[in-house]
Amino acid sequence: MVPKTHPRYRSLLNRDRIVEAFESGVLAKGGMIAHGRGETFDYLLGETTTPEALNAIKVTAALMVLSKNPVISINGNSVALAKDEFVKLARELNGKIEVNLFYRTTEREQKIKKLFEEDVKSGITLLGIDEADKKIPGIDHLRGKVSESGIYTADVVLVPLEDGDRAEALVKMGKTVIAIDLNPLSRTARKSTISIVDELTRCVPLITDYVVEYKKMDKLQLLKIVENYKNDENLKNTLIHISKRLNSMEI
Ligand code: PTJ
Repeated sequence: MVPKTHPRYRSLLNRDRIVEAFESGVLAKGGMIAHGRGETFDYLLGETTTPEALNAIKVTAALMVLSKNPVISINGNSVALAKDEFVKLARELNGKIEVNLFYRTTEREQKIKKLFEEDVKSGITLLGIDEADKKIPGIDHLRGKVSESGIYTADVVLVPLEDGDRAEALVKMGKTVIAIDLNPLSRTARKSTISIVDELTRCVPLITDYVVEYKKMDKLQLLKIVENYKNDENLKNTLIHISKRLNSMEI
């Protein structure tokens, strides 16, 4: 147990969650490596939500409120770190969460399903497991399996820790793809419609707060928030943010 007074409490807590999820079979082996890579980029960002990330978060919230069928895609890492935060966000929308694993095994799917048992009883629709009989065109069989009422027909898909291939294939299907990825250079970040370069336990509660606020706004106001956003520009500004920060650092 990490003491709350430890200067790196938050980061160590996340590590504990990742290790625990690995030991219980929810997290893929590769999920540990992915987490380490994320930590490195978070150091470079200053472990904070940058103005560029906040910009993407606001656009995300507006798009999710405007959406007819928004779906939150989750995998091992997102369940390990922020399951309850994703459930809160889904409750403010249409309640749809879809399990979509890169390293898909029935065993991992069933373990994740069990973790959501209580949430499903209280109104969350957990998709992507038993009824995933549709396929993302161009993605090999198991990684491309999706639910008809979920990702397959979604207009907006939120994908934390996605791989670039699948993000690109979803964009090709005409969907608005929102990635959460600490690496601004990843294919996922570059291929998605909106990329939130932020740590997911930091940014998901912020998305939910803005969704709550934006649900009170009318469509025209929401369209104004979305209209001038350019993902490539926002990613370039993120890189500028990192380089300025590194250049001004004193060791
Ligand atoms: O659970 P599965 O089977 O779907 O597998 C999931 C992993 C993560 C193993 C799989 O999607 C994968 O291999 O991902 P990548 O290609 O390693 O990409 C993960 C990306 O997420 C990297 O660019 C990391 O910087 C980023 N990342 C890691 N932890 C976080 C993160 N981004 C936001 N918040 C984090 N906590």
